[in-house]
Amino acid sequence: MGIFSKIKAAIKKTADAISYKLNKLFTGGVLSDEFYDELESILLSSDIGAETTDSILESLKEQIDKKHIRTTDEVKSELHSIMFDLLDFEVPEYEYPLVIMIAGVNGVGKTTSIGKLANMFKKQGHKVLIAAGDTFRAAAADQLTIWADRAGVRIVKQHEGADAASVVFDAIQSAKTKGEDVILIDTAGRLHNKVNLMEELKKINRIIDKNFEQAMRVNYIVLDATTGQNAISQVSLFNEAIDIDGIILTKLDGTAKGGVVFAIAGEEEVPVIYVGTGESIDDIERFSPEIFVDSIING
Ligand SMILES: Nc1nc2c(ncn2[C@@H]2O[C@H](COP(=O)(O)OP(=O)(O)O)[C@@H](O)[C@H]2O)c(=O)[nH]1
Ligand SMILES: [Mg+2]
Repeated sequence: MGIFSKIKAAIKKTADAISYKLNKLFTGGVLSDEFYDELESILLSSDIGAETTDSILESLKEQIDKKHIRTTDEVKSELHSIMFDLLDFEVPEYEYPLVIMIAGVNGVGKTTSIGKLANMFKKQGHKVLIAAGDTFRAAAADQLTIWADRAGVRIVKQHEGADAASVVFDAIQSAKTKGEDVILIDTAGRLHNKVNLMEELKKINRIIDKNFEQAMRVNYIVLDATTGQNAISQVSLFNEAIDIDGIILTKLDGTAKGGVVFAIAGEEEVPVIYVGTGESIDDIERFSPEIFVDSIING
């Protein structure tokens, strides 16, 4: 499957749920109050969220007034551009050495995404090192080792219960010695409590800042698309502890709740960078606002 069809396939459930209803609405003709009510309920039912739905509708009405739009065709292209603008963030290009820390709650797909990213960077010609920063669960480092082997990259790990920041410290020293230019850091999704988890993430951040000043730093949060609106509060929680630069949205292939991307963009102003399109090592794609919005509006 080509890149575009793979993303499109992953968005299909979400797109089908929205685009069919939208297109039915847009063939209606008149821009009545019922039109806006129906549009509102379509957006709300697609996990776009109340706040972002309101702001989309407001911008749409504004443009319709300003441009004297009368036909539903023009409304459709106006909606397209509003939804696109919402997702169209300025994302800085990677610079190397690059350190990516992957955070997120349990089971969202952090470890799997690290395996996929390791494979992706390696294919691009980079030397990758994985740091097993989830020291909370015994099986975490073993699972990560399997991914490191699949991707054919090195992993730095310690025993269960070790200090995650010390694993990261080791990884940085090791990468400097062996010449890896990409470090991917796995982290725990759960500790004894939330405060501990956030403190641990902050500590890992400080260790990187102190010991790898010349590296570009990126923090991604992994979100499970099937959780819908819950994903928004996860972004807000993690963003309080560490600066979140972007989102890896996993399991998009299994859900019609992909509309949550708009809610996150609208409420948290964090861009989606990658989407997970399945469970295999190649099942990760760079997020494309064009393809996403186009699929949702045009099907
Ligand atoms: N369908 C699908 N499953 C995924 C994706 N990413 C991860 N998973 C599955 O989600 C489960 C949890 O993943 P894991 O990486 O262990 O999550 P972690 O606890 O955040 O490290 C595993 O069964 C993965 O195969 C994805 O993009 N699509
Ligand atoms: Mg994990």
